[in-house]
Amino acid sequence: MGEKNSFFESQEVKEFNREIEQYNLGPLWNAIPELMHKEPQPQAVPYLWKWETIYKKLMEAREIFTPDRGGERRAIYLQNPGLKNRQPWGWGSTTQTLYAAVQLILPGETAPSHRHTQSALRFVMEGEGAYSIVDGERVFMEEGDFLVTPKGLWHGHGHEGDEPMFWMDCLDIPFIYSTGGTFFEPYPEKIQEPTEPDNVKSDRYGGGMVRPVSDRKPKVAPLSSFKWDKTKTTIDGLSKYDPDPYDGYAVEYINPSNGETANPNIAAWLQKLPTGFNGKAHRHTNAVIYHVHKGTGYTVINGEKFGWSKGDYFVVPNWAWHEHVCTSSGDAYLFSTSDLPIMERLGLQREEQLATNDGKQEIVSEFEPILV
Ligand code: GTQ
Repeated sequence: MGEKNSFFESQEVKEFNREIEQYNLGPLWNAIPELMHKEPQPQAVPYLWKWETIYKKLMEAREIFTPDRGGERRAIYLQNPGLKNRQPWGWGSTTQTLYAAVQLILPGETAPSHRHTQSALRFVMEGEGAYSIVDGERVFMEEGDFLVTPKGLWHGHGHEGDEPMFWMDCLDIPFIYSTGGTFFEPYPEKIQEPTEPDNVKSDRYGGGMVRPVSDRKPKVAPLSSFKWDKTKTTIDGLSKYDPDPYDGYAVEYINPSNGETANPNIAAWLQKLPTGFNGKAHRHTNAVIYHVHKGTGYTVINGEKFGWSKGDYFVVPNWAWHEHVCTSSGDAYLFSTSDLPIMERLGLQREEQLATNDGKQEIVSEFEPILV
């Protein structure tokens, strides 16, 4: 890493830097200290959104946005304040590689089919009776289910239930944007008609432990929906043993045909922090977006305490120290998404455990969320 010193302030250097700019040339000596840090300095900041704020705004959006007004979906995304002014039109993605949103669909609505080069995943917060139609298969959603929508496949949504339905979306929009690989295409008709039986992939794969013998070669997403009760059974099995000191009882959703992450670019985990869990701090190069599925607790991120309860969302940026604590009388469940597979594929994944103070950070401040 370069250091800034008086060299950078000298008249000669400043003039030269300005002079070459007109030829669209830049001096490396200024760029190295700005861009090549000793360790990650993410522009995304630790942040937390309260569910009541997101919920109120989505309910206000019920009439502002309807699917027949264009705009594809009624989703409100989580803008990281550290990224707002650094991206095109200040859009502010959630982390530097990932976008997360909460989508609301009302009974009887349909969100039109489209396809794109971004991959998507969903975690169902509340409601039932809505479906995603992905590549001709209607996948019905229930609370706690996890769904994948691989890149390039037609997908739309519909709702045959009676209550508003909320789910979390996570896509690699900022990552794909930064590579210049964005393609987006609307379906020629409003929504794709089913070409497969409903929930066929769940029927064929069950919990994902065995595969039909006709599927001996890996597929992109042989299972499109991971049901809550199956995930919970595995977590319950794990819970007979000691928890991981950092992550509690954590499982990763996988593609059952190749053992890789269920979505090739986005890792998705479900973790249980048992009552009284008091985790140790670590940090890693992947950035994480957490959603609180159940329970109450707090996470210390770089010395700042973020209190959370059911429905909230929070971000642990790249290389930020963090530890989780469960304070509710019942277990806490956190769903999370991260760019771990991207980091691993690029050979950038590193992890470090806090060695001092028995792995606990000193709490120096407490985050105050914005409420409406
Ligand atoms: O439901 O297909 O939050 O395409 C962002 C982009 C949801 C979706 C989002 C999308 C979708």
